[in-house]
Amino acid sequence: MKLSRQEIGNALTRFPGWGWENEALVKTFSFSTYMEGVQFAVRVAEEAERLDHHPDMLISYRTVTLTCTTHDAGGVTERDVALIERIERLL
Ligand code: HBI
Repeated sequence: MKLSRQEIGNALTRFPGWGWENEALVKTFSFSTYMEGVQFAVRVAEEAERLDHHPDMLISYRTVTLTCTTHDAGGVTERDVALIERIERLL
């Protein structure tokens, strides 16, 4: 079930750098090299497979932008919050 604006706001206080745009949780991560960003993206992909929940990923030179939304619900759900929690633990 989609989270309310307030539930999303509350959840995001725990995750610095994450914002809420267009029904999705979004964060851009910066790395020293292109390959570091690619390797991070692969680890995110492995975690996404474990959770069966998959972020959009944009690799742009040394930055990786992750966009987490629940397609089935048309917005942000607890599954997205669980995903960003795992992603933050990868760093
Ligand atoms: N990933 N982001 C995202 N949103 C979904 O709705 C979603 C997913 N990965 C797998 C998935 N749904 C499946 O569980 C369902 O489509 C069956």
